[in-house]
Amino acid sequence: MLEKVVIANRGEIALRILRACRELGIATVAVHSEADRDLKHVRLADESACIGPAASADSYLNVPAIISAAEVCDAVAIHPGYGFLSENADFAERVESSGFRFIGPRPDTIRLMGDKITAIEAMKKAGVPTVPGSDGPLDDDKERTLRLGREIGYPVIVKAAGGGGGRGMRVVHSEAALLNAIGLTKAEAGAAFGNDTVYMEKFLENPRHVEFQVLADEHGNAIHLAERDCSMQRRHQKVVEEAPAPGISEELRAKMGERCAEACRQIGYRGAGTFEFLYENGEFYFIEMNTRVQVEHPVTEMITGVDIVKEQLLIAGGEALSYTQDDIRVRGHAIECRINAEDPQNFMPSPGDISALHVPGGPGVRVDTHIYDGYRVPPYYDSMIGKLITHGENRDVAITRMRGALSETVIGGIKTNIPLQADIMADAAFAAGGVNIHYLEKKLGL
Ligand code: MV4
Repeated sequence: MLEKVVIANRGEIALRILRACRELGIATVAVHSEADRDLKHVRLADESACIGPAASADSYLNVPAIISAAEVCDAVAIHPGYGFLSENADFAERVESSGFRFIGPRPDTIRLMGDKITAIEAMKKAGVPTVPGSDGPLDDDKERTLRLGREIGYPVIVKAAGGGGGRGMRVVHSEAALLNAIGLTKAEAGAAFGNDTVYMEKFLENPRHVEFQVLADEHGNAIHLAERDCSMQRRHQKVVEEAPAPGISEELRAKMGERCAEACRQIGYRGAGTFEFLYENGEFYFIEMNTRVQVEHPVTEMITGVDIVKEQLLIAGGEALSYTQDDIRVRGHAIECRINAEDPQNFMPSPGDISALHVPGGPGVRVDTHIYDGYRVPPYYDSMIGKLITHGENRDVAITRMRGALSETVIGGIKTNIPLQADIMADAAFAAGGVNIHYLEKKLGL
């Protein structure tokens, strides 16, 4: 078992990691910026260390400072949470070459998945269904590129190998526009990611975003924890997530989940991971893999009873998974509403002092947040201040509980997106289930 872990993150996920460590008897080191001395997990951690000024680039992305803190505190491992350095292969490599365990996949796996072309290639080889496309980089052979476009069929989407999460992509509706679009995407990708490699896929017009959670240990065991639907999004920011995905049969779940687990075994995956798919007309198409714990992991925890962060820590300590696939059952339905400190009308960030706080409760209600009465939300970081998660025996119960939880919640002093979440929970198409990735932006008139 790991003796002491550095929590290299902030906010609700840092607190989530601290709680998992506490349950396992692991000592914690909270590393934080100068603006984050008052974070709840900093007060609860066994030790803490300031790693730099408020700006993320000087603190939460400051690799030498984080590794120094691990050395000074005699920690054995570093949990990166999500965002920041969590999917940075160079960081993972420096952590491990400094003698610490990176709580996540091996650096080479992170690098493989960070390049979307090699990720797709690996998954295709492992039997995971992918989007019809160029199966590799586009080269300077214009005739070959135009032929590929014709074979795939328009519309197509040109994506940067170094992109992901909605960055570096362009939809192309006709052959006449293809070569110019590739040139523009390459130029942007070169500037943004230092890698101008691009590839091409069939553009799916109205898909849902459905992702499978996996866990894999260093002993060759891999399981899946069913899927989440994250289609309710605005500008590539997820707003509501749920598990399981509406309308996916147990048979399809078992088949797709096993393909993901088998892919993990084939590539020697370690830790928690997420296979992102587009889902359209009953078919799954792999697009990317995330090699970190995700914001929306609680909905999976609620329907399976598995503590994903605890499993991450156990796996990093060299233990075998606590579960076999046969132990995993989907029980009921869970929904997560992300709570952001932002104006619900124009989505502008709304940092400041929390002057009042009333958290919801009752059966099937979970609140993952670091905020407290008197906490000041700093302006330097992501605006997400917590997550409301509800669980019920079925989707209707989970939605009803979410409506109640949202109506009970009072966060004074700052603006939040709670009115938007209440609107979504009252939406007839959401209640019916299975809206696609464009639904929320259309609803908001974007
Ligand atoms: C696509 C697509 C349609 N067809 N690929 C956006 C983020 C990145 N993870 C992949 N993305 C997309 N890839 C093909 N072949 C549509 C999107 C997309 C999207 C995907 C998931 C969630 C929200 C989205 C919003 C806009 C576009």
